[in-house]
Amino acid sequence: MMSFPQGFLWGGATAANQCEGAWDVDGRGPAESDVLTGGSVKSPRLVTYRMPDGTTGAVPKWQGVPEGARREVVDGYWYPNHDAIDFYHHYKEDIALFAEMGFKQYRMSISWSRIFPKGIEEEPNQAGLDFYRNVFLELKKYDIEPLVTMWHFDTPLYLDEELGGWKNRAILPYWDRYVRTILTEYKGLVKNWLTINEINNTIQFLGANKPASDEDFQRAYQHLHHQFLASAHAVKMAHEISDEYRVGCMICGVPHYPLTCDPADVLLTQRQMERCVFYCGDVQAKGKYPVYAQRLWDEHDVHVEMEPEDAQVLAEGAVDFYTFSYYMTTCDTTHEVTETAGGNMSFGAKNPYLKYSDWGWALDAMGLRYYLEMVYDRYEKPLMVVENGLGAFDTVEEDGSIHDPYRIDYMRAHIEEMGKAIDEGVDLIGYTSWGCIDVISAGTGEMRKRYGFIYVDRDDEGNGTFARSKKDSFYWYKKVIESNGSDLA
Ligand code: P53
Repeated sequence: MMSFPQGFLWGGATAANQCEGAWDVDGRGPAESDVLTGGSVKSPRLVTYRMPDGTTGAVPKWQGVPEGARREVVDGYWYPNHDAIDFYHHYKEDIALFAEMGFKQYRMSISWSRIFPKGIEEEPNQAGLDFYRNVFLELKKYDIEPLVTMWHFDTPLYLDEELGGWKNRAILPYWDRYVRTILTEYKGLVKNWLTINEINNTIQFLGANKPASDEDFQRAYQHLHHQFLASAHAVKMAHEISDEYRVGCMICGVPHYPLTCDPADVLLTQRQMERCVFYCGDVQAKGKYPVYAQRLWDEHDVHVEMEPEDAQVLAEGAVDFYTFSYYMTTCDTTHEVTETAGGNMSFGAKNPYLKYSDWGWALDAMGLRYYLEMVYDRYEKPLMVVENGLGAFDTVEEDGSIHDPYRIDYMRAHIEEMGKAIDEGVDLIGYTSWGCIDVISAGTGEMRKRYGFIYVDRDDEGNGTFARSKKDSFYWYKKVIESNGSDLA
């Protein structure tokens, strides 16, 4: 049945802030992810801060710190990203395990504050540059192609505090310097890049935790405009620096379904798709704002500040390929909602036809095919699924083995649907499952929400040896890759 093309890029994905640890080692500066505490599905991650009078506090990530506060690492809180799984000191061992599974591609990110600790320095931090060079050389040993995300939830904290991060257009020259540095430094070692991870989260989750004001929308759309420019700059620089470079966008792919066949629900769903998913992908893949953008702005009296040259910049910065994460789908309705999806970072009405994960995410393999066919038709650019997987509790048996049939079932179903989309003519060129080795959860900051084929001995209290071991899914995925997706048993 299976139809994966020769050279299909099988692999796995991680992000620097969730796996490296070594947060203050070899000159790295703190990033926004370093002031986030651990949480759970019931208690949100907090941002810690210090007030001018020296008092400290913590608020849920989505709430925002009080006026005058500076985000800071504060005594007495647990910061899971500080050590993460210590990939920084284990990368050789981890890459050897990826190679054993047969990975063709490894998606990773560069921590901006390892290269420019505050974000504003004139010269890069050599130790940071060396670390990624060593990682790329290690991958090369095994013929694993890196797929490198330039920004994955980790702006240098200093830039974020001083400038207000992406809200301020003044971030762009610092971004450009960072991007030019890595594109120049790793020429010949990397071919494929992604600009901004899950860029649409800024608008997709707006209002999910607390009602959003027009000012919130204004800030979100302005922030996105700056990220669109940043992404376009990166595409342009990459093409100037090397003929080998290809650059993609990265969208959080959550398809919306109408909860009922009431036409009002269908229209609402279309509009939610535009705001939450298509808005960003359209700008990045087509190089211009879509027609419905004006309506989205008008709904909240938003006026995006743009310079006259921006349209040209976006046009010249359209991406070469489109990538996305895929975990779940959601439902929209104009009717009263009796049951919501509820889990962390999920939203909308509960779908009665689907099962939900322990973290409240809808399990929907068919939705992946739906999404693939929809976006391929929309953009006609090569696609990659660069995150997908099941966050689950794993149990280590007495003999050390870890049986995770739930994870295998999840992945089998999703890979089957990818095969069907390819049969339909979709140009899907790669798949990197999320957290191929257990990492810190972005949403909850937990270690026990595990996605990996490789188990890491570390818990939510900071206990554990960081020892790596293979789950049943490790052997299964190895077979999938060996057979190029034809043996999913
Ligand atoms: P965690 C929300 C919804 C979908 C994907 O998520 C999301 C988020 C943000 O939490 O993030 C992506 O770790 C993200 C990864 C993240 C992964 O999905 O909350 O790109 O950094 O780890 C899984 O289970």
